[in-house]
Amino acid sequence: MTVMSRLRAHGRECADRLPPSQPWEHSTRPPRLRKAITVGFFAPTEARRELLIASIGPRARKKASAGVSLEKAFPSNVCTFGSTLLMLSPAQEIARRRTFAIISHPDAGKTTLTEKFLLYGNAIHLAGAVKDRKNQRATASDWMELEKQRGISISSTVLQFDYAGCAVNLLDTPGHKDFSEDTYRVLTAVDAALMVIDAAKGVETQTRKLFEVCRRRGVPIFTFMNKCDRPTHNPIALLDELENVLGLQSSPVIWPLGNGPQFKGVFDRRTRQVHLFERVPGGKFQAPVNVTSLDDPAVRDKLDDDTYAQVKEQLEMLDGAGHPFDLKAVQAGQQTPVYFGSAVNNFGIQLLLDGFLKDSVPPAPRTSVSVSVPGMAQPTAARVVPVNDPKFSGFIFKIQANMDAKHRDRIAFLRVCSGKFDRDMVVTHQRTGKQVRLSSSHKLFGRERETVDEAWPGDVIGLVGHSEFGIGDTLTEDRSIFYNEIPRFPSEVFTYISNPTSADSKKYRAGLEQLLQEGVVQSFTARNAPPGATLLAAVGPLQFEVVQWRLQSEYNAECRLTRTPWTVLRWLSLADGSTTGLAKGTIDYSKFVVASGVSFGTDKFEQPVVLFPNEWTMRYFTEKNPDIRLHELPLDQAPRD
Ligand SMILES: Nc1nc2c(ncn2[C@@H]2O[C@H](COP(=O)(O)OP(=O)(O)OP(=O)(O)O)[C@@H](O)[C@H]2O)c(=O)[nH]1
Ligand SMILES: [Mg+2]
Repeated sequence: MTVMSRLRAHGRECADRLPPSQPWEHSTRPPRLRKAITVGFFAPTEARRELLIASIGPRARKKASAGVSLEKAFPSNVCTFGSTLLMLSPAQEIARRRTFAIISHPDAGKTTLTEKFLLYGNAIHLAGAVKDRKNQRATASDWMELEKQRGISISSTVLQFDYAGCAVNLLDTPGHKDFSEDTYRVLTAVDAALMVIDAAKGVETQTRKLFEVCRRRGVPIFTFMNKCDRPTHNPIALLDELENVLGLQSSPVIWPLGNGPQFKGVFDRRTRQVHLFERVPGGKFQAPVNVTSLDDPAVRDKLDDDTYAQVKEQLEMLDGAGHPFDLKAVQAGQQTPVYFGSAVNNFGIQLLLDGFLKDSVPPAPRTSVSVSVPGMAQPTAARVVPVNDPKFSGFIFKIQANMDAKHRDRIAFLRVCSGKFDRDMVVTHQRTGKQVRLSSSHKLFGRERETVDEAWPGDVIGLVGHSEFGIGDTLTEDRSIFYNEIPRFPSEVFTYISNPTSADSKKYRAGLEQLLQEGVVQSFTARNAPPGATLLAAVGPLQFEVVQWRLQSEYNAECRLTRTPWTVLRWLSLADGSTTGLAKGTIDYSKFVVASGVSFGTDKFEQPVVLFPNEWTMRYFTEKNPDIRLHELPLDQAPRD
């Protein structure tokens, strides 16, 4: 096969991912490329969806051989497929984006799978492991020191790479319930989810909760049954569990050949081929694969008689009684394609990555809500904002500081929802109504980042240098757009935090302020708090440990945590919903009938709150003070100046 025919074949494969008819929007080549290369592009008509030209000139070839990534050397609407360059229209750029989160109960193997996706997506050459073992590199997504020490994910991570014509935005999320706020926020920024299940454990609690959020959002969910190298549940029983516990119709795409030490490969039900694997030490490299048919004597040799007979029987059952694969239902979130494998051993990863990118969805539109924003006479519009809306818009779903020890700055993670992002563009920060220039924008890969000049809907970009940005904020060129995507959760654990040494009080205050902005925890002012103590609230106690650890390691500041007696916090209002009298203290709190241990305070916007030791004292308060209403979340969700 000649180079040209290989390129053409590859181009056609990529073209299959793109929408059938897209007008050619770049009629001239960018001047930087004019002499250097001949640019490949897709024919504008539906009838001729083929790659027209595919060759590169001397300059680009020189760069490529010097090891310079062509994507780095040229604008992002020129993307590379091997050594082929393609110039894409905006619609094609959007269509090739895949933005998804990996979700599950703790320890199912999300970070391990993420690392293997990077390996198979050619984004890294050697895979790391989640535990900080001697002589073993760490994973790209668990980059925080505390994550490496504990072998768990604490914070979500964004990893962007180009693979097989797709621009992938992959978000690894923490599974632990205490960090679930971060995971829920990430789910607002993605268009699909990959649910990882430990095949020895089945559907666990946290997976169930995360699945519910995905179902409510209607995003497609793909399922990976991991750890097949260990003794697992019967795969048919695992499918039953998806249907019975989650109420989710499943259609297995990849089926395991045995489990535990007997796990020798998988059967691809689409091609009816067997993929036999070889183990690779430590799973650092891609596992060699031997593709054949189920009747091949090599397969019979590898499997013992029982396993072989079982697999045959299971496959017959699936063919007869299983749900046929229905792409429409998958993309509507009504059916989940199921894959089996072992992330740690690199078994079934390529099949999963390719299948997922092929069947998953391009960026979905987000909905703008109607609220009053500063500087505008009219409220914003309640409408669906199409991804191809010409005006740029996006929202911030995460903030993280000190990702890079050298810079010690803070990154706001923005999901682009419509239009095109251009570095240096001026947009409105809707919460304040101020104009901001976005000049420091980054593409993210774990803790690493590089400047990005352009981004399209579906992309996650990191914005540096704007202390005014908060989680949930909308940035837009169109002032009628306001996104209200970020969910809020009632806090369940409380602690006082204070600084025991006055010497580092400045660092302590700066660090705490930063962590509060990240939304790791929330702060309140409690009446009768010990001097110098701030009340912190969180979804789970591990978040307090993270605060303590990060204050120490990132700000070199000591802190002391002191237990509080409360388990429930509620915002207060009068029956008509007003809070002014309560906030300004014109209403006499001593008139309230309260059980012992109940205390009052305010949130950071000076809205009144009440703290209860338990549910019983809260019920007592409700009965005895019928004029007062209690709210799980703050009443004022509208933008504030
Ligand atoms: N036997 C086996 N172990 C695996 C496999 N995949 C992951 N593990 C192990 O399972 C443990 C948890 O893996 P992680 O990738 O950290 O799991 P996670 O889902 O990211 O965990 P959290 O982020 O803390 O929720 C690690 O010790 C992995 O080495 C697998 O396919 N087989
Ligand atoms: Mg993890």
